[in-house]
Amino acid sequence: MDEGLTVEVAAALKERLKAEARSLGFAAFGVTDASSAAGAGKFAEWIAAGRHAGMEWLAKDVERRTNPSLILPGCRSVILVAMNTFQEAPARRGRIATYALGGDYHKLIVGRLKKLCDILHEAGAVSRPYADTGPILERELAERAGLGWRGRHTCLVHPILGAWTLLGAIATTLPLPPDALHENRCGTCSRCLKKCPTGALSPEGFVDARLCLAYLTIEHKGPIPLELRERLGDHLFGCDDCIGACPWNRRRIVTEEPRFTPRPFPDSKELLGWTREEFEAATAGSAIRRAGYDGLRRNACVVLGNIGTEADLPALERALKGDSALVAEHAAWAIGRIRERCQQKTAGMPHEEPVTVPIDGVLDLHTFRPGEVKSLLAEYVAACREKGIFEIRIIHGKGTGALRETVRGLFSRMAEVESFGSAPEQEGGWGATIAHLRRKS
Ligand code: B12
Ligand code: SF4
Ligand code: SF4
Repeated sequence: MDEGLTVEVAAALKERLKAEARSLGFAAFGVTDASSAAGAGKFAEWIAAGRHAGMEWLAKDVERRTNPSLILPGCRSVILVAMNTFQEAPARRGRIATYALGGDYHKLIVGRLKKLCDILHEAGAVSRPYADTGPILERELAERAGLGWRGRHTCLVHPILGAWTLLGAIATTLPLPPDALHENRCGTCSRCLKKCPTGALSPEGFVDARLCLAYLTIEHKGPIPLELRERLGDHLFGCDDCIGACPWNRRRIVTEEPRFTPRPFPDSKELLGWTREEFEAATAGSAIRRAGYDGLRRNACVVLGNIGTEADLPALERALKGDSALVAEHAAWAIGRIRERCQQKTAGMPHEEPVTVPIDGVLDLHTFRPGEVKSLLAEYVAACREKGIFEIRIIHGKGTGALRETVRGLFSRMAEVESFGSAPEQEGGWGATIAHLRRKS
């Protein structure tokens, strides 16, 4: 940094940067110093409690993430900007978070921040731009830079744009005059906490990512936990429920950034049938690609399971027979849910007492042709359920762990699984997978 920079020159440079930021489409601009995060201890506690779920990359960088001087030696200031992303979402089955309706923001914001870095460079500074692209706590820094305050949903609330913004940051060796903190205007409100469908928000001010639908539909690679599938509702990608509930978001000022204009995106049923190539083409340059091919189709199954009708069954049945065990298991769940709804509609909920199938009710999977196992099993389980059969034994050979997971997935929606285990090997080397089911009340 140029130590000879006077207070006046630094202030003038800041004004120039601010004006340039405005012309680049940033709705808010502020500066904070490079001191360590006040919430560093809380961040470490958050990680230690496992609230980062499967985002191991967050756990790796705790020290660097909470201290800007560790990402840029000699760092003296951090510049923060916010860009409005608000757009009305087109109606479709499968909700997409507002920030992902249009083109991807990472490159867009970093590209524009680089223009600010050029100005800093002219003044002799070394600078690094970030937009969700590096180990930096953007929300705490944005709050410190006076862009707004952190709401109880943990996102930054701008007094006019609410939380419909995306943040960008530049760590720089230049000591720019810092901005004052914005007062926190949440008051006694707790609408965001009440609105969260999974109880992921804590009144103390953090998100438990293990429960957060934004995490589960975007970052998480495995199965959606069964107990959360219904609560996922029609969220296909991300979740705006907490920020959408905030009274500070009521203005809903549409962004002027043309790249955020919503792109056409199909119904969940249609995208379930996409080939990998179709997925790549449709998500090129979109944040939605982050969910991955299987992840997005997994989400589509859950959406259809929650809001779909009989007309969606053929698409789900095709997914059940597809290559991905993850998608097949979620398709089976969805089929079970739709059939359950259809049955309830036509006959009301029957209430038979649970009965146990005799030993000759054992189902030997080896009587099925390989490609048919999953769909036939789904039909078998559905038929058992209709007849009020609540104990099912399935025999399979040794080393068929993946099959066991499929069976577990199929059972999970048919009824509440009381216990699930493998019987010891029987004569001839066979084992049995046994599920004891109880009707959901
Ligand atoms: C990881 C991550 C996620 C995770 C975890 C979210 C979370 N709340 O931490 C998941 C995948 C769930 C997620 C979801 C979303 N995200 Co996100 N995400 C990030 C990322 C990459 C890191 C955030 C982080 O460090 N989290 C770790 C936690 C611990 O950090 P923290 O909450 O800031 O922690 C502080 C306080 O909570 C406090 N604290 C922590 N624990 C405790 C406990 C107590 C008792 C107390 C008092 C305090 C306290 O101390 C900490 C340090 O200051 C940032 C980009 C970035 N690099 O900052 C984007 C970012 C936060 N996400 C963003 C967005 C838009 C979203 C979504 C709205 C997307 C969507 N619509 O689906 C949702 C919102 C969900 C929500 N309510 O947070 C924007 C937010 C913009 C804004 N206006 O604030 C960011 C800044 C990206 C960007 N460049 O714009 N995200
Ligand atoms: S909904 Fe209420 S508590 Fe939550 S961020 Fe907005 S004002 Fe704060
Ligand atoms: S994004 Fe959705 S699931 Fe996550 S905390 Fe907000 S309301 Fe809850």
